Amino acid sequence: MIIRKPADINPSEITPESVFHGRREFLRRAGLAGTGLLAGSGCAAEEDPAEDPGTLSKLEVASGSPYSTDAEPNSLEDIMSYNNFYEFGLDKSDPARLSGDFRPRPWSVTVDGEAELTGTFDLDDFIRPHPIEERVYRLRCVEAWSMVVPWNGIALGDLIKRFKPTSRAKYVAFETVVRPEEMPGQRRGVLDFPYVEGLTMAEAMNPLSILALGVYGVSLPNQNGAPIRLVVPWKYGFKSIKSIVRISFTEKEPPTTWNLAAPREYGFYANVNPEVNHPRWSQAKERTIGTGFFGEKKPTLMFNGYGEQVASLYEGMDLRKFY
Ligand SMILES: Nc1nc2c(c(=O)[nH]1)N[C@H]1C(S)=C(S)[C@@H](COP(=O)(O)O)O[C@H]1N2
Ligand SMILES: [Mo]
Repeated sequence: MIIRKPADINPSEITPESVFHGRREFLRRAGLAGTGLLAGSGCAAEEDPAEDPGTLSKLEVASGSPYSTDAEPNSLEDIMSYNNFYEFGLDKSDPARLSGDFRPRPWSVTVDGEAELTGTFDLDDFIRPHPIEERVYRLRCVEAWSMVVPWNGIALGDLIKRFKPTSRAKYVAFETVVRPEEMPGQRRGVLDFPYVEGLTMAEAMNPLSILALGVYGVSLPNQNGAPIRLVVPWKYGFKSIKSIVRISFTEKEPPTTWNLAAPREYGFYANVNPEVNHPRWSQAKERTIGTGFFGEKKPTLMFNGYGEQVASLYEGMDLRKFY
C-alpha cells in the first residue's frame, strides 16, 4: 500500500481538467475557491474567501485498491453536478445549486444500539484510526443511469469492529442529518426525513462497503453527502445514504426511506439486478452519465458487476422476493 503525502501529489491529479480550468460558478459551487487547491489555475484570485460556501480539503489517500474498477471515472464536474439528494431538492441540479449553506463541520456521529462501545464522537476522532483508501466504484442509480466514481473512504467493516457489536446485532441502520435551515428540500418535506437506510451485518462487513469522506482526493462536496456517506456499489444508489449522523446496531431489519415511501417499488435489499424490473421501467440497461446528451446505453450487470464479492451473501434467497 502506498500512502502519499499531500506534498507528493501533483495538483493536476486531484483537480481533474473540469475543475482545473473550471468556470467561476462551478468553482463557487464546488467550494474549491479560497482553499489554495487551485493555486496556479488563475481562478482562486477572483474569489472572495468570505463568500466561500465550504471547504474541500486535500485528503491523504492510499491508491490502488484491488476492489477498484479500471473503468474510466467520470469527471469531478459530472460527479458534482448530477446528483440525487432530496434534502436539497428533487432536480439533479438542486443539490449542487442549493447546498451552499450546508455546514459539514463541525460534525459528530452517534453510535448506538447493540454494541459494547456506543456514544457520540467528533468526526475526526471517529475516523482517525482508519486509513483512507481510493475505491473507484461503479454507481448504478435505480433510475437506470450510472457513473464511475473514485471515492476516498474507510472500510465500514473495520470501523464496525471497533465498536464491538453484540451477538444480537443483525443489522446496521444509518441516519442522515436533519437541518431544514440548511437543507431546502427538508423545508418542503419532499420525503419523510430523516432519510434512513440499513444493511445486514454481513453486507456491512463486506470489504466493498465503505464510508466515503472524499472523491478525487478532496473532501466530499456537500451535494455528494459531506462530510461522510455510505457507499455500497452492488446496490442501487439510494442505499448509499449521505451526510450520516447516526449508526445503530439493531436486532430487527431497520426501516428504510424509499421502502417506506413506496414499498412495492423499493425493497430493503435493493441489489442491482437487470432481471428484476422496477414496476414502472426496465432495469436491463443503464444510461452512462458524461457520454453526451442522450447518454450511451450499456447492459446492467447483476450486482452491478460485483457478484464475485457479494453473491454468496444471498445464496438460497429468492431475489425477486428479497428485492
Ligand atoms: N440522505 C440522502 N442520501 C441519498 C439520497 C438522498 O436523497 N438523500 N439519494 C440517493 C440516491 S437515489 C443516489 S443515486 C445517490 C447519489 O449519490 P451522488 O449524488 O453522490 O452520485 O445518493 C443516495 N443517497
Ligand atoms: Mo438513485
